[in-house]
Amino acid sequence: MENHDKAILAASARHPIVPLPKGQFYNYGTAGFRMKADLLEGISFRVGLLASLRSRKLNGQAIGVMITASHNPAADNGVKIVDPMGDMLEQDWERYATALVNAPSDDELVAVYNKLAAELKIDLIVPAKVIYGRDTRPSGHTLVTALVAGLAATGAEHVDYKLLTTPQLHYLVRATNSEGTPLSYGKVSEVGYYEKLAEAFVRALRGRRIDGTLVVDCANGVGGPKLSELLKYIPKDKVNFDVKVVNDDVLRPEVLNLECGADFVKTKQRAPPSPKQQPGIRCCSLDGDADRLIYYWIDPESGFVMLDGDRISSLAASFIGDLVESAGLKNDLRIGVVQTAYANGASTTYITQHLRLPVICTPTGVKHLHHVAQGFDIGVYFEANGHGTVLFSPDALSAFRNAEPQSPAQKDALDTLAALGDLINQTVGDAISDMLLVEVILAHKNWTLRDWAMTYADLPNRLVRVEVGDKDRFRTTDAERRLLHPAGAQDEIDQAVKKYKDARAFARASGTENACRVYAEAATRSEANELAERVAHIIERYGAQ
Ligand code: 16G
Ligand code: MG
Repeated sequence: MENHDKAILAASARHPIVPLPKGQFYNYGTAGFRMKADLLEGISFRVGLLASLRSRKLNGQAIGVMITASHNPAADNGVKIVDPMGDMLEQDWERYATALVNAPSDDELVAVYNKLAAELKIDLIVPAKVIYGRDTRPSGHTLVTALVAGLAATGAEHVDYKLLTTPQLHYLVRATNSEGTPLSYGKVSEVGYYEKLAEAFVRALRGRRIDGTLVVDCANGVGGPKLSELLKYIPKDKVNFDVKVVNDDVLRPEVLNLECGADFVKTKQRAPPSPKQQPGIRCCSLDGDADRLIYYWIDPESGFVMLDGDRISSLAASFIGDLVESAGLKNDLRIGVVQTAYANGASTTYITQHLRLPVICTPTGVKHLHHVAQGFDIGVYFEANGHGTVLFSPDALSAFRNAEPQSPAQKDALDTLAALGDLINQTVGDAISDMLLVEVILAHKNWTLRDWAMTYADLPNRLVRVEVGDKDRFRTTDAERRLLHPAGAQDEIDQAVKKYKDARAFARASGTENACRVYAEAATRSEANELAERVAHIIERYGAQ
């Protein structure tokens, strides 16, 4: 049996783990390992070991590692593993990642590594392949060096794709593993990604005009240069796509996600202060690794108006639902929408009652939504924060290509659906691909952002972060909409909610920081605020116990 012990010991000494205070552990959470970058070098090394094991377990299929901290400040970073089809790491393996990373010494690290290999029946002679990329954070270099040391120590083949958006890495992992098969996902290169999107964009537009200028705020992250690159592949003679890329300074690390980007816009509910936008201009923001998207404009009368993930979800569901009907496939394909508890209640009502589509609520975190969306032929999933995509089953994709159209209108609908199958990233939420999708839909419907916003009125809502001693004491059920523990807390929340009209509230432990989050919505802004404050007090009280 191949033995990596010596190589791991030697390399681990060069990329040590930073010990945490007694009783604390590193945890592979919803965003992988994410924290201050100076704690991550040893973690990145160990993630390299795990990625090798995972690839070997899956007979040498390529595994991805993305180095990014998304919308977090520039001083943070993160390491996250991507499975062969481009989806998130299988849940059981999060535990193995956590076990490897928390091994207290180099010797114990080797012991955990070998124990995992034995328990999971992994043959260490099987070839392993890992591909990786990083966002624009300066700490990415050190973390890549540590990752490569882990891959080299375990004899894994590895490919450095350098700067990438997170969804580009997911694309490349799937493209690598499907290369040369009937299910090939596209060329295995960054250029292949641009070519695929640009071609599908033109095809999906079917000659329709895109109105006006689109201003894209790139959070001063990796999405800026990548979007500019993509735009070169969109033929000017075929499509009039007038895009102004702003906040794309990737040379000054300190400006990353600073007062700009999708997370800023969504949480502050205002446009980035710089550059100042003219009223009426169509704008959108990506986050630091370009997997979230939020649209907005400054209205001359009502001021800032935002179109978030719920809006993108209902827009996509309505457009695709209509196309499926026009294509004559309504009885053949099941369409569904997946949301989390954070989805505005008005969006849920619109989708179920107006679009007449089923909605399923899952816990927060893309992996949960993605998994449930896979259960439909067409699964539309978005978090309110702007992360999401539309998944098409193999049956749906083959129906788009092979159904016999009975009329020119049916053929047109089938062709548009087939183009969407290529335009929409099937591996993970992709802000750049989602942005092209929104532009296609608005062009087809001949809609402005205001037309889009008029489809329904959001319920006023408020999100509050509550500091608690130990957030893990707060355990939820019913897709995080109800608290199971601490006993009594949910009853008090129920009592508070009853006092308001059209109200809803829930509290859950964050998956990314030691705090609880409280969400409340109600018929008016002041009621939503008041309810959120009340529930926050309840959580504070239970949190202090
Ligand atoms: C992570 C999740 C995101 C979720 C957020 C919630 C992924 C790739 N990312 O960033 O989907 O909305 O966590 O954070 O799954 P919270 O648990 O701190 O509220
Ligand atoms: Mg992100």
